Amino acid sequence: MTRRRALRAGRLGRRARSGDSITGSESPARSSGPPVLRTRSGPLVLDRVALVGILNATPDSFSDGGRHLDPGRAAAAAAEMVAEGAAMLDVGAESTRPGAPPVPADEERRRLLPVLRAVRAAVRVPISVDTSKATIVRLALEEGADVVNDVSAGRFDPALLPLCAEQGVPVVLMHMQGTPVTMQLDPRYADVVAEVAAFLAERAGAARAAGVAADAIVVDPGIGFGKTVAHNCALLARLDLVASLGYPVLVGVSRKGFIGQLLGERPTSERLLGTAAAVALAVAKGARLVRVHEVGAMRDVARVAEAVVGA
Ligand code: HH2
Repeated sequence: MTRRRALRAGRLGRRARSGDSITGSESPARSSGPPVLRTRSGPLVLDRVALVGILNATPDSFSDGGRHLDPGRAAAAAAEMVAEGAAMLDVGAESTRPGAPPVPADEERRRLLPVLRAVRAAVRVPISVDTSKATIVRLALEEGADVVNDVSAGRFDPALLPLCAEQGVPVVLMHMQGTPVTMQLDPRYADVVAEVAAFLAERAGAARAAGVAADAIVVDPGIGFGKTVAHNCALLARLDLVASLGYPVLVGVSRKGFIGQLLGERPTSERLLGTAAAVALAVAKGARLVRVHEVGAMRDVARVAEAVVGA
């Protein structure tokens, strides 16, 4: 059986068995062939899993805070990630780690733009900007960003989705329960997988209502954003339900807290193999983009995982 047929059979079988129903938007009509994100830096063809390299222009990100605030260092790291196989880079200037306070737009702009400019000059792959603010999106697009990565899925700033539509840029819609300040206090769900999938369907519908093209939408279950260890594991185990929405799925597990907790409070610097396991399983369940810190290592993981899935 081909990979696509196998995935489809798995999805339909699971939905038929569990009686899950996803409401909020119709699945996008998929022409044959792999999904393609059309960006200003060229098409990102998702016939293979795309490695998305993380570059945080922040002083306080949970694992790489401070490292890429300097534009020269960020550009060098960007070039290295692309050489290692990154198909896209995600540049952000606001930490969304649990408990992180919101960053005012002026400060986000001051951190982001010099780094974005340097990274844009250093690499040709598409760049996503990790922000929830339309004002930052507009400036970032002027500096050469190609894709919007919004951890609030367009809820924190109502101008963001219409701006993505107006500019014709792809957008990543991520699930989060609460805000970064509150999200890890007491996350609760009756059925985390069904609720996250329904949320993403609703937000994809909102993006389409705002004028975003169906093939410009990527969905993301938001690993670690208002979720316990059990919630994160359930989402990875049944990521195929999120994939069944019909949009490419991006997953960000890299070095996250649930990996540290599963391994007995491991520090972020010792979560590489735990990250590898989570990336492999995400790929097996339908992730088409994986957001990672260690691009070279995770490229190997993704290549082997997708070969096994496609066998
Ligand atoms: N995770 C983080 C930030 N942005 N965007 C998407 N789409 N999916 C994710 O899982 C995701 C994200 C958090 O990780 P990181 O950027 O490494 O840390 P921080 O938020 O502390 O800067």
